Amino acid sequence: MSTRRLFFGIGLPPTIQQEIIAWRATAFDAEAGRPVAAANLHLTLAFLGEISAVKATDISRLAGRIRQPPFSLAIDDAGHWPRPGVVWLGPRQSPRGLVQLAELLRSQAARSGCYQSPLPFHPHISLLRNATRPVAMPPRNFHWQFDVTEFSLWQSTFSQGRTRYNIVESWPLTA
Ligand code: 3AM
Repeated sequence: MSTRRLFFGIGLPPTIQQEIIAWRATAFDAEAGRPVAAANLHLTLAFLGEISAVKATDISRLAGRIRQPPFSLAIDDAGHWPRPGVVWLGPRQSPRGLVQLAELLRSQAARSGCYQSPLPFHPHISLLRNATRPVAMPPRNFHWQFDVTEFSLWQSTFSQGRTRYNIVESWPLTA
């Protein structure tokens, strides 16, 4: 049976995506880590793993029933997790709407049989990978802000040595 590697996430508005990659190029040394491709920048809400088409359909149906208003997301924090080797951007304070959405998707995923990590949800946009050595972190003097008006199901594929994330389906957040 064929499976796909899927997760729920939030993409970035194109202008902010471009601003972040321009800032990243100046903010970190080349050896700090491997930059995540611009098109792959996202904030993960719930990781589903390798799942069958039947399970994906089931989970998509549940996601389509979510009724939540849009919320504003500020990107004003950064950090380094040496063990997974990730340098990330995220909000200093998580908006309630973001936490609610992630918790709902995670509980739906768990009920559909997708293992969910017991670690608390820490919203982040992975910027650099393979960053396992100490990283000189830039000052947190940035502030990007945007309205999150939809969330998406993403597929992760690996070919020719590259990981690509593609949006499979999106659902609007409506007041
Ligand atoms: O880029 P981030 O870190 O937000 O870390 C993986 C990535 O998110 C995460 O899912 C996103 C797409 O691959 N991920 C991968 N394996 C995972 C796992 N076993 C995982 N998250 C939780 N558990």
